[in-house]
Amino acid sequence: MRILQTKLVIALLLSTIVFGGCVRKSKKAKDDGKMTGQYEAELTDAPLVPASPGYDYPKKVVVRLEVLEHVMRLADGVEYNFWTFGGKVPGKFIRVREGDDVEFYLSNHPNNKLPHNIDLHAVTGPGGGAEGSMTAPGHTSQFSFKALNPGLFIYHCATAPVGMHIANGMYGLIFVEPKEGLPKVDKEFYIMQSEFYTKAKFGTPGLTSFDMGKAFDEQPDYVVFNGSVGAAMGDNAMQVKVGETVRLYVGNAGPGLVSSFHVIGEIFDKVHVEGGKLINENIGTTLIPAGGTAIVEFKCETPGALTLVDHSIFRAFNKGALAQIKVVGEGNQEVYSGKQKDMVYQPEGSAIQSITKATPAAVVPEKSQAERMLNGKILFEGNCAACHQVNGEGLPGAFPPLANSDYLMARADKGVGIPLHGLSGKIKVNGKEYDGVMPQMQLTDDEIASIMTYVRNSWGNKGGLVKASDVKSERDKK
Ligand code: HEC
Ligand SMILES: [Cu+2]
Repeated sequence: MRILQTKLVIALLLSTIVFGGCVRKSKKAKDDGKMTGQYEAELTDAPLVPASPGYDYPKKVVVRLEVLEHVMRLADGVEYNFWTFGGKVPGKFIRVREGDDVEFYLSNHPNNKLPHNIDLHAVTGPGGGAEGSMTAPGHTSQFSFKALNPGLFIYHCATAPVGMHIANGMYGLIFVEPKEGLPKVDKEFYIMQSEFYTKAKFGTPGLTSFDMGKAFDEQPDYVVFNGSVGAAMGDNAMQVKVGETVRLYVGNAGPGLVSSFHVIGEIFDKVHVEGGKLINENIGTTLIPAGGTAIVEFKCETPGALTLVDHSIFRAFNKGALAQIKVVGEGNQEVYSGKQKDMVYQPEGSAIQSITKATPAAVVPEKSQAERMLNGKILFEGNCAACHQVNGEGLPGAFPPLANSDYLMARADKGVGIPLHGLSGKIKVNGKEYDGVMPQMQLTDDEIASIMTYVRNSWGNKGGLVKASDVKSERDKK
């Protein structure tokens, strides 16, 4: 009896080795890294996810993404000028396969005011593609990359000031599907959390805009899923049937906050931790870093509304971080008895408080011209060169030159008021007209003094030393 069993086991083992080996070999022969064709990636708006590429061979995939700056709804009665990848917030979901060659086209619509680029965390290379994709309005940039690592990654604009471009809506997800694919589920959805820092308080009707001061303090007025308050609530809620399995591709764009992602009334059967290979099981709340992701999976056993929240709970009930999945079908008394109230946690008081801090003027000793030139170069390259270019030549039709700028040299304030307050409306530089918008920059007096000293004494300019006290007196005028 025992001998027979052993023989059987050996026979089975042998056949698996032979058979399994054979299968593996043929798979390997298919996926030898050779490209076998080209196709245009299907891109979707949240909460939709493109279908799996589902092919055995790596391919060349063309991705075309268009940047659009336009006003949309942030909450009921509240509008905001969003900067977007593809027209909506979050940006289009991109899905490719491990090993694919991605040919990426980034277009910046001619009506846009600013240059933009893209940093895809799925890219191995300088700036995640940001260096190869800096694009002025009315231009298209093209670059290519190989999707080396499988996983769920965020992408975002990385044009200075980076935080402002992200805060205005420039982010989305790219999923590099593992070669072997993922187990089949019934429904897949795309969810992305992010914050909005607005001049007007939460819910104040009208058009509002970005507030750099609140962004600095990481005190957002809005924390939302999929770009606006209620984007996936009520009639727009995601829908599934009882018994279906669900996979959520979740991103957290930040720019400032870490998300404690939870679905009220569900347990994640699986969490692909941080969007990578490691799978954790039976999780209530999973942490998603700013600029990070998670893939969560669960089965919907009971009917009703599942509520997605950032479990930093004031964000959910007071700043907008709520979304819903409606599960329809027959109840299962054993799993859940039927009380339909899902108010798990009711925070006391709902007043949103704003703390106005007076920023004390930092006392920094005045620097020499040589020192300012050194600091100024670094600060210029980090804050200004995205638009005015490293060589100060600007970009024709979009960003005026700082090199030999008659406009700059003629200004009584030595130009310090420009980064201090921002600049818009028609101006003439060296005989050419510009009508763009330069955002107000969040810089200290000392930093502006160094930048303007550098600008006024580079590329043929001769403008002498700018002191922090020059900037302070301009700042105090307002
Ligand atoms: C997001 C793009 C952008 C950034 C970043 C930016 N600027 Fe500008 N800048 C502009 C635009 C656009 C104008 C023209 C505004 C107009 O048409 O009214 C401008 C105008 C100017 C001018 C006056 C015109 C000229 O050519 O002399 C100066 C000086 C200037 N910027 C300096 C700076 C400095 C210094 C920084 C960094 C602290 C900076 N800019 C950052 C876009 C930018
Ligand atoms: Cu941008």
